[in-house]
Amino acid sequence: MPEINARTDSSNMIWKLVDQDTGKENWEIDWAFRVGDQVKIRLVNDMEQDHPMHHPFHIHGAGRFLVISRDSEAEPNLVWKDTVLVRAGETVDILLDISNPGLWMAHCHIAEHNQSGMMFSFPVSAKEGS
Ligand SMILES: [Cu+2]
Repeated sequence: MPEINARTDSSNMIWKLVDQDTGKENWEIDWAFRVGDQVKIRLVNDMEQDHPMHHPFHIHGAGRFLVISRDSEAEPNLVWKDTVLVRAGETVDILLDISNPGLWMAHCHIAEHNQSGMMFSFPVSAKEGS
């Protein structure tokens, strides 16, 4: 395994976040939210890929989220998070509570993965009337 890791870099290994609604990948993903939005997001770590791995998915600054289920099993420990480990083959549903306007990033928290693609930014606009 260390030899394989030493032979892979961002020129020969591309990691992808794919928005299943639009088919857009990584920086093409064009989420846009407004303060006060509460958004249910399904994170699927598909096994149909060359190299299944766990991915710690992080949403930067826009707000906070609850993990509400893993593989359709309700999460018994509801705590606010900004990162969730999505294990290989796992489906995780989160409820994102948007509270901060700005331009924010979402990405895998493994540096090699976000450097090779698993990252995008999205705008959060202020609440209407404020
Ligand atoms: Cu990753």
